[in-house]
Amino acid sequence: MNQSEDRTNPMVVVVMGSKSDYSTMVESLKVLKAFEIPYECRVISAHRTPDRAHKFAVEAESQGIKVIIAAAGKAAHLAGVMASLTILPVIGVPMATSDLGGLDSLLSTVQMPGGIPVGTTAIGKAGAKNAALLTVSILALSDDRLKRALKDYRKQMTEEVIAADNEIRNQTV
Ligand code: RP5
Repeated sequence: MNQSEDRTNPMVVVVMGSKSDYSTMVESLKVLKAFEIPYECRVISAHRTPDRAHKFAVEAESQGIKVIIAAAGKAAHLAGVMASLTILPVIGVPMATSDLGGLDSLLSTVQMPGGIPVGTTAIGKAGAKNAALLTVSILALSDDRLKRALKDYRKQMTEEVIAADNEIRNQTV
């Protein structure tokens, strides 16, 4: 069992407002797994299960959790509610929506009044991926293994772009 599969002591919790968010938020889980960060994935709704949302956020710090990633769509209050109840860093991921394309989720998540911050990423899968990478950056501040892993990840990404450039630059159609 690698560290990321240790569900007994999660350092990061990915909370989503609905099971329907899972197919997007799996992008966060993939990153956390790749960096061997112990995580847990939960469905907790600020609207449909407000008591559970409150309990979870209030207890998160004492459970050893370091970062909360909160994904929600439409009138997306989840990240803000979490942030109002804990001093842990909360990263909000706005879900794409069928009615307004995720602009509703984005504004609901990002437009926090001063005093209670939610670090908000892009709408949808890119945001889910980046929420986990931002989490890695936060944890890497006090973890040399993660620092090295994150630098390697960036290096590999650079090499992939250079390889793509070499492949494409002299192509003609
Ligand atoms: C939010 O409402 C969820 O985060 C989800 O993105 C959105 C729609 O939920 P479902 O109606 O698909 O359960 O609370």
